[in-house]
Amino acid sequence: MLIKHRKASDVLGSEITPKSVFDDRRRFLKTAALAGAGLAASALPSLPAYAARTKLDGVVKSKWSAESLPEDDPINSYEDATSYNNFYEFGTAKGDPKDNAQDFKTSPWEIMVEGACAKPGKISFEDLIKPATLEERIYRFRCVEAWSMVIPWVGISLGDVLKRFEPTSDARYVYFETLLDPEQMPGQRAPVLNWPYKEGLRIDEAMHPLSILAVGMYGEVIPNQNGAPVRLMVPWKYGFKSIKSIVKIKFQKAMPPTSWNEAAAREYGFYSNVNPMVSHPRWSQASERRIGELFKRKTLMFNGYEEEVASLYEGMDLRKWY
Ligand SMILES: Nc1nc2c(c(=O)[nH]1)N[C@H]1C(S)=C(S)[C@@H](COP(=O)(O)O)O[C@H]1N2
Ligand SMILES: [Mo]
Repeated sequence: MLIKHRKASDVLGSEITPKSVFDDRRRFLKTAALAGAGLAASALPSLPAYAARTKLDGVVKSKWSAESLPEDDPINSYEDATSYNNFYEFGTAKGDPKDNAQDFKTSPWEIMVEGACAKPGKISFEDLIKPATLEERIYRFRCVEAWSMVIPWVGISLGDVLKRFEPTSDARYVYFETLLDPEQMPGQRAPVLNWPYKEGLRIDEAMHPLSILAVGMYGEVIPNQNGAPVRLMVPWKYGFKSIKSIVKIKFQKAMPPTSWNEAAAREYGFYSNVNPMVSHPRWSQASERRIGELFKRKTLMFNGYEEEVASLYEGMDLRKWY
């Protein structure tokens, strides 16, 4: 299913399937399946059965909920947000995660928290969300491939969670890691990236009120293809920073390695702040296609969160620290 000898860095960007073409392909598959219904069962393509949708209780509106949403930023449909994904553990095509992640086992789930902190340990998913308030956060989300969506996440403050482990003064960065399980994650059977998927934030970025751990979307439990049961959501950075299905968090002094930086350092830096002025070596970042829209939009500095986050990077040359 995966092409072994192609580097991941060649895949991102070169395989930008326009949403219309993608929709046509899915529609074709559905029609083909329906047409096939009259034929012998053996002739039917086996379309996967998708996991049931589960509502989340006790979700409160946050400062970033619907009331604060600019009129020109309508929420994308559930269908778009859950069928056009990047989750290479389940394949590199946009429809692969939805098709291949349905049986992914997300319970029980534990996250190991270690490194420069006074109270390292394991935390189960239930304990992670227990004392926290589940908040709706409607964020713009922009992929490095220059498409974007607006998604109503349900999450908890990452900073609040991290503080429970009492990070020390050596905790200058936070490292995150996705589950490594080739049995369940067919994409990990090929060396597309250095598995497991790795990401990192500077401690002040991790503690910023916009940074959340997302456990849901559209008021429901987060679908497997979107990173169940818990993924990062850092809305002022390119999408790949928002690592999915997290099993390890580590506080450390040194800047952590990240999967995309390891795959192509010149193309994907550690910071990866959305910046229309700094092009990707193979394409411009000045504009983006909002999924579901015909015309491109101008990309906003820090994805529109400049007022909130610009001070984190004061005095830094953002061309150097891309
Ligand atoms: N573990 C893991 N996390 C990941 C990825 C991945 O392949 N594996 N893809 C990243 C990229 S490139 C993007 S754009 C977003 C996509 O999130 P979405 O599918 O919920 O839109 O997830 C990010 N997190
Ligand atoms: Mo991405």
